[in-house]
Amino acid sequence: ADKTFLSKQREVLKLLNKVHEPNRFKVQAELGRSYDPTKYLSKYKDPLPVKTLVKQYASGQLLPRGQVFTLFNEKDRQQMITIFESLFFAEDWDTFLRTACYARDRVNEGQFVYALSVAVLHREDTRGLVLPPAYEIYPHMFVNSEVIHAAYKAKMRQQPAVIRMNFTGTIRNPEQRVAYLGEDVGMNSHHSHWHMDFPFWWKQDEYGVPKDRQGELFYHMHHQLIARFDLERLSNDLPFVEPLYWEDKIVDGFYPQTTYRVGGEFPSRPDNFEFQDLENIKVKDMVDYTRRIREAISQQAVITKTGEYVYLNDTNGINTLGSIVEPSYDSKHPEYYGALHNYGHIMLGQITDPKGKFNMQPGVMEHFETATRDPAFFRLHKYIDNLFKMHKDLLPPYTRDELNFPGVTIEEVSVDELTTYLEDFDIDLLNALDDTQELKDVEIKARVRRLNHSPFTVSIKVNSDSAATAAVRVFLGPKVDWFGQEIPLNEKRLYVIEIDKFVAKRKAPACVNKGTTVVQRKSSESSVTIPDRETTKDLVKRVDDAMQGKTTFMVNKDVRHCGYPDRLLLPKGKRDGMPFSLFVVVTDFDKEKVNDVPSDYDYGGSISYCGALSGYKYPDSKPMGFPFDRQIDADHFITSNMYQKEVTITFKGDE
Ligand code: CUO
Repeated sequence: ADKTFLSKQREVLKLLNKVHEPNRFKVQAELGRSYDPTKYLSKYKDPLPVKTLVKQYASGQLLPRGQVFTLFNEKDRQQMITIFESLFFAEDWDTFLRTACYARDRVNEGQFVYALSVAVLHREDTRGLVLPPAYEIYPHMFVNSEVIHAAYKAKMRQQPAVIRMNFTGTIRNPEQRVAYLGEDVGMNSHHSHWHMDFPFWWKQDEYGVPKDRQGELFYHMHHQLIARFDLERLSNDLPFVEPLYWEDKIVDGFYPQTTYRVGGEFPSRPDNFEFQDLENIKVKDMVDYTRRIREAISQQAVITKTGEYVYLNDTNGINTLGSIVEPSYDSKHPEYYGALHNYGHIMLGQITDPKGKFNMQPGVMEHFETATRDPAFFRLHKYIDNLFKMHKDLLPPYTRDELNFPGVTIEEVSVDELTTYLEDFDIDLLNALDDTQELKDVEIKARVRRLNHSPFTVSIKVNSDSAATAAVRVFLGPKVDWFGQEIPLNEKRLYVIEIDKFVAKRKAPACVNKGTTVVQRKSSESSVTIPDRETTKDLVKRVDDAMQGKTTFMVNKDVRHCGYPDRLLLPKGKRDGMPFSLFVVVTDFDKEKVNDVPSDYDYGGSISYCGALSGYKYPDSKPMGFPFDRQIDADHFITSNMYQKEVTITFKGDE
């Protein structure tokens, strides 16, 4: 990498380091102190946001430092957007850096980290910069109170420490059996990162960075999260998760036992609590929004602000519907359809202090970093997902023509033994602890248990009449339900998870030639997942070494920050082995390809549910989740370009 890139990388790491301490780095602090953005307005594509920011700061209107920022609070979000836009609209790197330094020591830390991260992910001149893992920037959001207390003690004593973190709750709570998923730091990072790549507040037109099929991705990514949760439940003898409903009791309570950096504990919810009217959102509103959305689905048309109809009876329908339900910025009619999903997060987050009488902090549901810790997260999303299912069920099942790939047959699929196990993982807590003059940093880590699996390869033997570029989709679904009954295909499809999705190109190593080809794909190559993010410490060292010319710093302009953790690619399975159904589907990529880019370019994104980055279009035109997203007539489903087989996942226990 050139020096410019390296210094950018270094600056960004400094900006995100211990944001709670102003003036941490002298040069940056000085840059921020002396910078007056109003003198450089011509340096911003749109000067209004930065002007507003300066004004709001001067008049003390901004969310104070130290307070909890949640994206779900309208006012706090609008301020964050002003900060983001000030950064995003800076014409050049220097202006960007000055603006960031200016903001770093003045605005709320949470707003700053979020705005800066999203800006880095979307600016042209920051492409390829690596962001530290979310659990290192904000450890409080990822580890529980006990760990934080112990970490403080260790720091007071100036002793390095590794603190064991247990999952929240006791074995008397059956939901505890799947806490390893909901509390997995990698899974929470994935979820929060996905929402940074696809912010619901993103103004596509104003920012000039389109988010292709954002509404559909919202559906697909969350559908996959729930399906994966369901497979973990099944692995632990729990039934599939049930949707919640606004007028019903929420049977399972939740005690997060997690603390904010300042301002105390995350609020808890006892068992059998009911939804409460908030000051600005009433239970009845939620019922009304649901009714209108259901109406739109059954009529297969939504009504827009200007009174026109947008039809839902084609493959674009899900995108329109997703935007309405989340809702994203391009919802066709936010007043009429409301903000069903976002309000759901708020309703759950504020359920124990609905009128704000006790000044309780936002709940775990009000941050994407912590939401999946609460089992109610999956219940809310199952509820949302059922609306999407209702829509998909009204579309005709795929025809043989749509499913088939003429001339191509999968002759056989083989896969290594599938095994899973639990392992330890250490999280650096450096950023969680305040620095003081007297107490130097010592190495303090939290040790968590997490699921992993042995590497495996899927080998697909394909026979083809002619050479072809094939899109290969690999899925895993449950075989039997909680009662041990075989699940019919049309129901099984709802719990099918994506294991991989890739393009087998004409050229080696992965290809479909005339005659027989064996396409091999390793679990580590899956486009659904990413490996552990590089730690801040390693990243800093790598940058420093490269600066001194000791090593070279490889720049990947398409660095993928989004992806499900590779360790969690397979569900846990059972000690005695648990049967699953593996599906492989091969289709003609030439017919579904969207972008014309060099064939080895992966669009800076996963072609799975993280979508394409850098403003590219989503790489294929098939509906996401194809072919399991629609009703299946089991007798006519498996065409010769598909393959189904039973596989077993064995949980080997502790490492
Ligand atoms: Cu990701 Cu509800 O959208 O948590």
